[in-house]
Amino acid sequence: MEPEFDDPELTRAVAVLAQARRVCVLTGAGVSAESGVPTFRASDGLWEGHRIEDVATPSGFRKDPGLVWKFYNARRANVKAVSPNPGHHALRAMEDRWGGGFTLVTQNVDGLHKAAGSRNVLEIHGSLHRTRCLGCGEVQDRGLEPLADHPLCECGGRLRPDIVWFHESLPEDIWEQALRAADACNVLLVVGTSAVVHPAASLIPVAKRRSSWNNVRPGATVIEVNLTRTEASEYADVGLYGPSGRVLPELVDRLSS
Ligand code: BV8
Ligand code: ZN
Repeated sequence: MEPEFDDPELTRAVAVLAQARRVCVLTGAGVSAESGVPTFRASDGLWEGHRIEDVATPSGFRKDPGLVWKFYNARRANVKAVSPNPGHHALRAMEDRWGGGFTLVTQNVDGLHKAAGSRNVLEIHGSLHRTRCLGCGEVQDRGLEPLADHPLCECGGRLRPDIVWFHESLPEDIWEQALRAADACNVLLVVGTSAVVHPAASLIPVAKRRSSWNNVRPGATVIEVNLTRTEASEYADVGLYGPSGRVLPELVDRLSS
C-alpha cells in the first residue's frame, strides 16, 4: 500500500528537517498503534468498557484499586506481547542524527520508545513499567511481569502505577525539560496524537509561537504526522497524513540519502 501522504509535503518536511539544529518530537498513542497497542480515542479505544473516571483518576483508584490494577495489568500484558514498530525505530535513528539536539517527549506509557533504543525520552505521563508506593513513596521499575490485583511494596505499603492520571499534575522536572525543548527547537514533529490532552498539547503552541517574552526568535516549524487532521493541525506548517510506521522511516531515508 503506497503511503497516503503526498510528495510535496514530504519534500518540504525533509528540507526543513535538514536545516534544523534542534528537533523536538511529541508522540501520542498513534505511534504505537502499528505495534498493536490500542489508542485511546479510536473505536477500539483502550477505554472501551471502562470510564476514564473509573480507571485513570485518583478517585477511581481510591474507590476500586482492584479494578484499576486489573486495567493496568491488562495493558502491561498487552505491551509485553508487542514490540516497537518501524516508526519507533525511525525516531531512534533521528536521535542518532541530531544527538543532544534531539528531544523525544512522549505521552505514551508503553515504554516502546526506550525499547527501540531511544535515549533522551521524556515520559511526561509516566510508565506502565513503574510502580510507586503510597507508603514510602519508592518508585520501582518492575518491567512488565504481571502484578497482583492489590500489589504491595516491600515496606507493606500499597502500590499504584507510576502513571499521571487525569486531574494529576505532571512530574515537575520532566515537564520543565519538555517545555524547554519545545521552546528551543527549530522543528517540532507531532506524531500520532489527537492533541486533546493538556498540558501535553500546549507544547505545540509553545514551539510554534514561542512565549511572548522572547518573540524575537522565530517559532518552530511544526510537522504533523497522523492518519487524520487533529487539534494540532491548525499549528502545522506541514502535514504528512499516513501511518507513522511508514511516514517516519520515509523521512529518515530521504534525510540520509
Ligand atoms: C491536569 C496516562 C490539573 C493514563 C494520560 C476537566 C476536569 C479535570 C481536568 C481537565 C478537565 N478538562 C481538561 C482537563 C485537563 C485534563 C485533560 O486534558 N483532559 C482532556 C481529556 C480534555 N488533563 C489532566 O487532567 C492532566 N492533569 O490537568 O492536572 C492540575 C494542574 C496543576 C496542579 C494539579 C493538577 C493530566 C493528563 C494526563 C492524563 N494521563 N495518560 C494512561 O495512559 O493510562 S493521558 C492519555 O491520553 C495517554 O497518555 C494518551 O497518550 C493521551 C493522549 O491521547 P493520544 O496519545 O493523543 O491518543 P488518542 O487515542 O487520543 O489519539 C491517537 C492519535 O493517533 C489519533 O489522532 C489517531 O488519528 C492517530 N493514529 C492512530 N494510528 C496511527 C495514528 N497516527 C499515525 N499513525 C498511525 N498508525
Ligand atoms: Zn513502600
